[in-house]
Amino acid sequence: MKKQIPADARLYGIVDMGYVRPEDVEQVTSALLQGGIRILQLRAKGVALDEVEALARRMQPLCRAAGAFFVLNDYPEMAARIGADAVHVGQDGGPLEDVRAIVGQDMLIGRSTHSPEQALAAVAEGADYIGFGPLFPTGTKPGRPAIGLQDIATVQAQLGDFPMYCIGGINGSTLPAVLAAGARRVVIVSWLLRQADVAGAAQNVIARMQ
Ligand code: TZP
Repeated sequence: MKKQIPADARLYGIVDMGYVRPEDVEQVTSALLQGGIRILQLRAKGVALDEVEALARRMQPLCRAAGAFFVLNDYPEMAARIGADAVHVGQDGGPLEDVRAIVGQDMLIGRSTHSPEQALAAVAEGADYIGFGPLFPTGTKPGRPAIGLQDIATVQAQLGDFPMYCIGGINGSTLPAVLAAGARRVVIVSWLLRQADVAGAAQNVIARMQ
């Protein structure tokens, strides 16, 4: 049966191989989990597929042991092969019914969205959660225009309790404005990964979101 993303999984972490050395994957994964993150993605743009799978197979048991969802970015076939909890696809990831046909009924599907229209379309298409952003310009997704904070509250109101993760340029300083704009859940990538105390920083963000 398909699992639900818990209401208290407010902070979504990403082990992004643009910021993490391959040899540090276990350490960074463990720190994020220790900080209380319960939904964690592997994002490995430009990495050879066999290496992505090897990284995923190293992260996944740590997530499982912590009771956290393991999400694979981009590769539905691989997600199905390794039994990930979720696969995340971009706007260029094709129709979600095609993704669903690959991953089966039980896996969660996340979709990146960059406008209110895309957000509503992704939900109508069968996404189990969405990313919404980038709110601010971010080096993690260079060239992608920022969409600002003004639509968060309206879209979240339209979606009710549906899990909508605001993303892009969120850090300790921008978080208050993001929450004040109506965000209930956030993804933080580079800022968390750059902290000296990754677990402590994650814990602090989660506490600020209660
Ligand atoms: N999708 C929209 S913005 C983004 C992705 C993957 C990157 C967010 O990264 P950061 O470092 O938290 O700005």
